[in-house]
Order: sequence, then structure tokens, then C-alpha cells
Amino acid sequence: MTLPRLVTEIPGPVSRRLQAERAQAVPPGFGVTLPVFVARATDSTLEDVDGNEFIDFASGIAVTSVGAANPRVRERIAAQAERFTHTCFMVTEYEGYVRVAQWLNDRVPGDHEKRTGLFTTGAEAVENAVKIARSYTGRPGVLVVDEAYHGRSLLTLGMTAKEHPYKTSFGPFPADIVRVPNANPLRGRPVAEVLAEIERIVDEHGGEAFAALVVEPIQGEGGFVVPAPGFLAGLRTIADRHGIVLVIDEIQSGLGRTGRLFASEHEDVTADLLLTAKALGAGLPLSAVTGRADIMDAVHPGGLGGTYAGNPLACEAALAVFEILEEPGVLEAVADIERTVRAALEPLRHEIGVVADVRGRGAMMAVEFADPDTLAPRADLAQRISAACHAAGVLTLTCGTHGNVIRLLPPLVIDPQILRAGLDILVGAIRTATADPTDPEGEA
Ligand code: PLZ
Repeated sequence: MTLPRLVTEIPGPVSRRLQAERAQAVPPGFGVTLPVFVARATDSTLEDVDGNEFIDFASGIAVTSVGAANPRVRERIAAQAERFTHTCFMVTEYEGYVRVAQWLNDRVPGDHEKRTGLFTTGAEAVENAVKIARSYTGRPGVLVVDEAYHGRSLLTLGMTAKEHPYKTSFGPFPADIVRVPNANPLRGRPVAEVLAEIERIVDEHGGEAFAALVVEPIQGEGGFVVPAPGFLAGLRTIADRHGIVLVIDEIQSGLGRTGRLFASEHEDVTADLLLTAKALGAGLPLSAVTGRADIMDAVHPGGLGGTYAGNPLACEAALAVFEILEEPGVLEAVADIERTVRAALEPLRHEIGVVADVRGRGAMMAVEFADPDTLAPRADLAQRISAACHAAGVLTLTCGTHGNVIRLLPPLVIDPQILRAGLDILVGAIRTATADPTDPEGEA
């Protein structure tokens, strides 16, 4: 069978009918990338209620890394559901929580003693990392990076950079958040200059102002920006110099996504606190703060928690994810995904001027569209190409502060042939859109 398989117009009649009901039941504040309703999934595809099967280059935004219907995940969740679905870990305990904590403590980089606290969403992990860092340091300030994304709760929105649609009309945001420049290799200044500027900003506030410096090792929503080499190590040095807790947000980049368990391993940088979510629960809501025991232990008993934090079904899903990630060949396959994506997209960078960059690591790859002379972002192209992919049966996502980046987040277990089929469609869509004579800004 060839994939993708399209048997109706997109969206099909059943999806359209459900869409009309949704519009009555759900406010428009919730957006949608591809308005089809999903019936079932495989390791590589999503099938909608009209029988169309899409190649999945989204993984539910880097969540279903082991596939959206992984049998091992399903079995462990089902077995746990037979036993019990919830107790609240703060009321009575269960073993799965401790096993998840132990696995993360063993695998998160750094030889020091570690502890892990579990939460529900990524934003909650970020908020709790800030709480823990404040408790440990006794300081208020939080340093964040240009183009960063850390969530949609009010503290994390204050930390997120992009104004629209995330922040528009939702302020005021919490105080004491200070933004520093990013070492974006395509658009930023040289890394030494950026680090000097950050050092200056920290000094300006007095070194004692900041509890935490929070950074994504590869920015996700911000545009899949792989920082210039030396940036993360430079931040580590600045954090050490001023006694600031370095929080590495691996919510999107972590747990095998980049071909290593953690993206920060590529730069050999050790976090004080490292955050995971998304792929951790394979779709069941679970997030974690893992870090130095002395920092984690600084919080008073009872200071951390949440009704659903570390839910037992989600912990079982995580234990299945861990088993799968440690199977021989799984992380190697992620390196193959990167090679396949680069082989398909890198030639375009030389052929087509508006293909400004092909970047990323492992199964976290992206292509950026911008004017070749001015680097002015071409969101119109990214949107048009992504829409063409959707119409042809490939679920792509866009990202970037300017919306001009197409990102690829296939399941780590995607079938290599299906990956190539999806890339063929993407490459065709890029060629068509960039050759379009109606494009006012012309080709390359
Ligand atoms: N930190 C690095 O990528 C979530 C956002 C989807 P939550 N990214 C997807 C959307 O539009 O809401 C994310 C992230 C990084 C934190 C978060 C927040 O994780 O689980 O969405 O709260």
C-alpha cells in the first residue's frame, strides 16, 4: 500500500461535520493545524475518520516519539488501569513514580547525586524549576533567551518570547523576568559577543538578582534554532560565576529526539535542573524536573506537588518509553532520520535562494524560508508549502518567531520508506511554491 493514502478531499465529509460541531462547542482560541479528526494511528501515520492516512511529521508536537499507538505503551497503561488510575502521590504512593524518578536520575547528564519531581505539563515543570531555583538561591530573577518558548501559563508566558498569538491580551505577566540575546547562527551576532552582552546584562542587575537561567538546548517553537557552538557552555560558565541555577528545558528536544537521550549531551553541558515532558509520557500528561540533589532538596516538605502530578498511568507509559529508547538501534535510527532528511533538503539550500537554512539534529529538523539578500522571513512560503503538504497527505508543522520555518518531528520509530515518501512530497511542495510565477517576491 502506498502512503499517504487520500480517499476524500481534505478535510473529508465526516471531519467537516465534526468540525462544525466543534465550532459550536469549543471557543476559537484553540487553533488547529490540520482540521481532520483522527480515528487511529500507526508508528508512522495518522488515519482520519474519513479513512485518509497521513504521514506523521508532527508526533503531536514531539510527544509520540515511540508512535501514537505503541503496543508496549498501551499494554502498560491498560495493566495499570486494571489496578488503579489514581491515588494522588501526595496522599498515598505507588512504585511507578519512584521508578521513573530513578531512571531519570541515572540518565540525565552529570555525575552528581540527583532527584526528580514529577508534574503534569511542560509549563508546570518550568514553573516548578523556577520555584525550586528561587527556594535554593533566595533570589527572584529569571533569565530567559530571545525566541524562547517555555509554555502558556502566566509565568511561562512571561518567559516565552513570541508575542502573537501566545501573549496578546493576556498580560500583565510576572515581574523579574529578563531576556538575553540568543546565539542564532543564521541571524545573531558571534557567540563571544552574545555571551559578553549577557554577562553585561547580568552585571547590570547585580549578580545576586537571578535565581535561574532557563534555556532550550535547541529552541522548539522559536524556530528549531541550534545555538552556535559554545553558547550553552558559555551560559554554564555565566551561571557558575554568579551562582545562578542553570535550567535546561529539554521538553521538546529531550528523550531521544536528537539522537541522544538529551540534546544538551551534544554540547557536553550539564544542567543544574533538566526538564522533560512531551515524549516522557508518550501522550499521557507527565513532566519532570531532574536535578542536583542539593538544589532539589532545598524546598520545604509539602512545597511541591499537584493533584495529578506523576499520575500512575502516565508513569507506566514513561516506563514503557524508557524500555523502548534503550533498545538497540532506536537512537541509531534517529541518526538515520537526520541523514535522510539532510539528503533530501540540503540540495535545495544551494538551488533555491529562499531556502535559507536546513538545520536541526536527529528527528528534530527544520527548513527556514527567508529572502536570500535581506534574510527577511518568508512566512507566506512556509505556510503555503505546509498547506500543500497537508493537502497531499503529510502532516507538517511550522514554527519560528516569524512563522517562516517548517519543522519535521516524525516519530523516532517512523518507517524509513514512509519517511522518504513524506520528504518527496515536501520537496515537491517546496519546488512548486518557490517556482510560482504569482509569487510577488519571485523565485530564488
Ligand atoms: N518548553 C521547550 O516546547 C511546549 C507548545 C504547543 P506544555 N511546546 C509545544 C502549544 O502551542 O501550546 C513546550 C516546549 C518547551 C515548554 C513547553 C510547554 O509544555 O506541556 O505545552 O505546557
